Amino acid sequence: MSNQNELSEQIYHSLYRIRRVEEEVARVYPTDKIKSPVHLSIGQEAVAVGVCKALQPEDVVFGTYRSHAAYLAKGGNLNSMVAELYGKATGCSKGKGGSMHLIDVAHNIMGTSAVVGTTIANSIGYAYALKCQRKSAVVVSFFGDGATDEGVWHESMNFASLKGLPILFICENNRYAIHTHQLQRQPLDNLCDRARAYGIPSERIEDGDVFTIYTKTQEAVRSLRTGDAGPIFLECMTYRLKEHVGPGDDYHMGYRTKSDAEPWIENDAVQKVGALLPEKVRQQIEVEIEAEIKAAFEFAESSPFPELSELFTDTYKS
Ligand SMILES: Cc1ncc(C[n+]2csc(CCOP(=O)(O)OP(=O)(O)O)c2C)c(N)n1
Ligand SMILES: [Mg+2]
Repeated sequence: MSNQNELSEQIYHSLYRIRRVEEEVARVYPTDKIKSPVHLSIGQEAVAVGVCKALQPEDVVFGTYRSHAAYLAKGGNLNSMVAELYGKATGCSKGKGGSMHLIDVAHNIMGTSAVVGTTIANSIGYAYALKCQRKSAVVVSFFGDGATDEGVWHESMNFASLKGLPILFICENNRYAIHTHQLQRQPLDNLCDRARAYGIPSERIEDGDVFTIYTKTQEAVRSLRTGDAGPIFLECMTYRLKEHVGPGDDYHMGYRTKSDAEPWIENDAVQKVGALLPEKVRQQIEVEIEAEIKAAFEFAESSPFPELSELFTDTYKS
């Protein structure tokens, strides 16, 4: 098999798996078995998949509350993720964190957070430690366009650039912070210039193409590993097809229209990459994934809730 065919299969596997997990989350959600708010990435999968495909297992990722895709694309355990959404003791945060607090240290997924921008500072600290230890691993910090309005983003960009940290900033620019368009929040439509103001090489990927995102990440990571470059900023344009939080559509709310979404629906990565594969290969991948997802939801359903005695463990007080 050619390398390109193999790559397409692997990328389709990851894209289809994430899409179907989230569709299943959306299907189950109204039953109230899922105990946490869910910020779905349906429509945005190509970013996490393209980026994580270019990483090595020792590379480290930090995400946001919308990080099912990054968690799964980086190799996070599916059973533990679904159990976490169900609030079960077998979840990756022992059922206490929910969808917004995913972690899988064994796969170097160092955490996601409900508070916008917080993991950016965490990722800077991790990258600083890697640099001090002269490790070849790199850190990827995922965040949305809204996070670039936070003070912590600016401080983090400044510090990372000053120290030449081995970190790749991935901005998933879906244009909205909840219901507010980027241009209602920012005078300029250019996040790359914001990063350049801190001396960080920056590039925007306009069309959301998963292979372009993969290739650009590969190039970035290659130069970050040498220890001479860093940090690097990639702005990946994308589109959230579901409501900000929850399983539904929200075109009726008036802050955006279905026609805004149409170019992205036509350009859907899951469909596009699926169409590159021979029918039989595609079906085989899909059958395998459907079985895996069914088993993960069964695992979550049959897992116990945390014991009452767990209520005050893993909590912090000053
Ligand atoms: C510090 C902080 N301020 C505000 C909020 C409320 N909030 C939750 S999501 C969000 C929008 C963030 O948008 P963006 O970073 O673009 O991410 P997206 O939801 O589009 O993936 C806001 C303002 C929060 N969680 N944390
Ligand atoms: Mg956004």
